[in-house]
Amino acid sequence: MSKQSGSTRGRERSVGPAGDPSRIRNLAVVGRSGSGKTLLVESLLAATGEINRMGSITEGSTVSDSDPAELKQQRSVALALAPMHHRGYTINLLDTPGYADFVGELRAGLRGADAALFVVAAGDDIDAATMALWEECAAVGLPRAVVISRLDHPRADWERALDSCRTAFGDGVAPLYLPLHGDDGAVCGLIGLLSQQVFDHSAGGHVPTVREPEAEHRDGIVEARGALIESIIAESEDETLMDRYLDGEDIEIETLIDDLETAVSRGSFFPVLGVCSISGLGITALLELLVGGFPHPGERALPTITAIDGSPVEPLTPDPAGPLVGEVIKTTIDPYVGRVSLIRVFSGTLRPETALHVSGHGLTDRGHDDHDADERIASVHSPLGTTLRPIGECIAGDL
Ligand SMILES: Nc1nc2c(ncn2[C@@H]2O[C@H](COP(=O)(O)OP(=O)(O)OP(=O)(O)O)[C@@H](O)[C@H]2O)c(=O)[nH]1
Ligand SMILES: [Mg+2]
Repeated sequence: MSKQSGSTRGRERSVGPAGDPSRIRNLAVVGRSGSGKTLLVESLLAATGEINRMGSITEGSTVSDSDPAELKQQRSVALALAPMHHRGYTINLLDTPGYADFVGELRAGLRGADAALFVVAAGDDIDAATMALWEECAAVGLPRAVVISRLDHPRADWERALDSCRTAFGDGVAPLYLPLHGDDGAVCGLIGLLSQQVFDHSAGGHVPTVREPEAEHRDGIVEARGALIESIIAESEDETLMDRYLDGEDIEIETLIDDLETAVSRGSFFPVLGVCSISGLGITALLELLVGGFPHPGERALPTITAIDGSPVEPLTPDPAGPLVGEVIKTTIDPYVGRVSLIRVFSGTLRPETALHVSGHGLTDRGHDDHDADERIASVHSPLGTTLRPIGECIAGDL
């Protein structure tokens, strides 16, 4: 629920998950300015059919960057929510600005998210600004995956980018795919370490041709796959798994994906994936990681709440039938519709024409007086850039 109407982009489609919080993924997209976050979101929106074709940063036609300041500066200045749908899941991406002046927008995005996609451009060094952003995510305990973007860049060097990430972010960093190089040396696909298949994007577009790996790739796969599997099952709840693996048992891919999700959720394992947002390389693989490798809203601790008088109440659960509790992530004033708030619903279901109690305490030092007021919300929307699409409800876990 954010922003106001403008030109309608994308085709009409139903929005919102079918009442099941476990089929929602909320991710902040974080990384330094220019790392390619907004174009990555755009590429994912195009791949999932939310928009008919990708916009561009230079033309100022992306979904996330629509503010006049963003068009002028060709970078994000405000948090933007981009919801998309893939295989029956709702994926809410919160595109955050990378430039340090907009850290308030970044923090708002982290509050709405259950995990983060941390974007590092291949060819860029991990500088102090990038480290500061990584620490922002760590400080709030967000599970993270690292996306190495701009693989088509002439200076893109996968090995160097991976080494820099390991040095900066620690041993928990491990690639899920290796790059596949074409005859000209450019990256033309990915080699899946869990699936042990080649995803060839030479023909263009986000849908790869899938095939068995060639003999020349096998040694590289065996080495990197072994390291990846050991990192994943080190975090497994099944303590027999490591012994079985070391005894030579072939662990099923479904088990590995479940354990991957556990390892990511604990915030100690950071899978790495490479993409090129312009060509769509790696975008399908990233969508699969988003739905299969990240925690759903019910797997994250919900905030402790009290009654208005400060007395304790039952802990929250992300139950759409529970009491309505949410957090206003940010509010903007629109000249046509008035106040538009982006809300993370923790419990219950937000519906149009509902009376709510809005409470805010403890921020007087930052110029926000304590307040308690009953208010009535008018309508509930799902945003897509400047377009607000009316929806009938927003369930626990959704934005
Ligand atoms: N060639 C190429 N260019 C890319 C790719 N991804 C992003 N770019 C370009 O990199 C520049 C920065 O991309 P953005 O998506 O705006 O970067 P951002 O991370 O959102 O930056 P901030 O909004 O400032 O935080 C733009 O000119 C993009 O067109 C890519 O995969 N390949
Ligand atoms: Mg941006």
